[in-house]
Amino acid sequence: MADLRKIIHVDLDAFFAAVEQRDYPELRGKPVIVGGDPAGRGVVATCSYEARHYGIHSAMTAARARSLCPQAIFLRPRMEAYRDSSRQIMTILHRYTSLIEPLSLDEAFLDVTAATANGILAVQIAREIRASVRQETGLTISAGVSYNKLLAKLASDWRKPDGLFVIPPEKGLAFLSPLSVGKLHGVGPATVKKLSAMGIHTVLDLRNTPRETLIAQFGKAGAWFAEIARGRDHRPVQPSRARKSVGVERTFPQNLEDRHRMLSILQEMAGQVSAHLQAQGLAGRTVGIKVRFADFTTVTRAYSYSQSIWRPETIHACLPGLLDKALSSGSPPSIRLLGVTVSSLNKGEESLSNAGQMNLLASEA
Ligand code: DCP
Ligand code: MG
Repeated sequence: MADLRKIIHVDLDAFFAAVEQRDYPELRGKPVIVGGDPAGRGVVATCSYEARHYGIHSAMTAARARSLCPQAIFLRPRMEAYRDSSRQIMTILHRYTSLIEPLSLDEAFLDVTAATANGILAVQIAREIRASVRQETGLTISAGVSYNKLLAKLASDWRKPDGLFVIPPEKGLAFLSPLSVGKLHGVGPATVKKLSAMGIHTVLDLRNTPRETLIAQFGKAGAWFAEIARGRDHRPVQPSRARKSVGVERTFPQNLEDRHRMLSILQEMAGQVSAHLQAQGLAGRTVGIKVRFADFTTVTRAYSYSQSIWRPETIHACLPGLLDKALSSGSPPSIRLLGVTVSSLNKGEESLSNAGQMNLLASEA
C-alpha cells in the first residue's frame, strides 16, 4: 500500500453567496440567492445554506426560487469579486504542492503524496488549508482526503458545509457501496436511468454487475463504471488543466418554436465560437450542440470530424443534422436554451501528439 497516493479535494461552501455574505454582513444568516432575475428567466447560480433549507438549489429558475422563499434576497453575480477570492485560495493551496488541478473557481484537487513523505499527514494539510482559507479570506472550504480523485471528491461533499472527511484505503469500498450510482463521476442522469432499468441502483449493485455486461451496455464508459465501483481511479492530478472546450450558450426571453430561427441562432453562436477559437489559437474535432426544452430536459448531440476544425463554415456544416437529432428526441420542440461547443481541442501543431490523451468522460457532463 506504500505506493498509494494522497489526494485532497477542496470545495468552497456556497461560494458566490458566501462572498456576498462576507462582503455585506447584513446578509449573514439570511437566505441569499445569487443568479439571474427572478422577474425574468434567470436561473440560480448558487444560494446560501439558509436558502437551501427552502429547497432552492443551483440551476433552478430564479422565479421558482422566489416562490419557494419570497423573503430571499436576490443578487446579481459579481464575478470579479469571486475571481479575486479564487486567486487567493489557489495561492494558499500552492503552499503545499504544485500538483494542483483547479476544476472551477472554487474547487481543486491536490496531490500531496510528496508533501506527506516526511510523516506529515494529508489530513493535517487539509486542516491547515481550511484554517488558512478561513483566516485569510473569511470563507469556509470543505475538504475531502482519500487515495484517489473519485473518493476525495465524494469525501469533500460528505460533511458540507465547513466539513472535513477522510476516506482511508481500507474504508473506500464500504463508503461507496450504499451510494446511489448517480453520485459517481461520469454517471449522468441518462446513465442512471439505464442502470436503474437494469436493476442497478447503488454502487454495490454496480460492483456486483459483471464488467462485460457494463461494457456491452455502455462501451468504454462501462469499463470506467466497473473500475470506480471498485474504488479504483488512476486519473492523475493534472496541474494547469488544459481547456477542454470552447462554447457559447444562450437562454431566450421567450421559447423558440421555429426550426429555421433555431438554426440561424446556432449559426450565429458558431460564429462566436469560431472567433474564440481563433483568438486563442485553438481548434477542435468535435462540434456539439445543447438544446434545453421548455420542460428543462436537456439534450446534447455531437459530431466529430477526423481533423481539427475552427472555421465557422465547418462548424455550420453539421448544425442542421445535429439540430434534427436533438429535436427528434423531444417533442414538441419548444426551446429555452441553445448552445454550441467545440471540444477535443488541440493547440496548433500539437494536435496530433495530444490526440492520444483519452477522455472517457468528455461526453457526459
Ligand atoms: N455555479 C453556477 N451555476 C451552477 C453551479 C455553480 O454559476 N449551475 C457557480 C456558483 C457557485 C460556484 O459556481 O457558488 C461553485 O459551485 P458549487 O457547485 O461548488 O456550489 P457552491 O460552492 O455554491 O455550493 P457548495 O457548498 O454545495 O459547494
Ligand atoms: Mg462549492
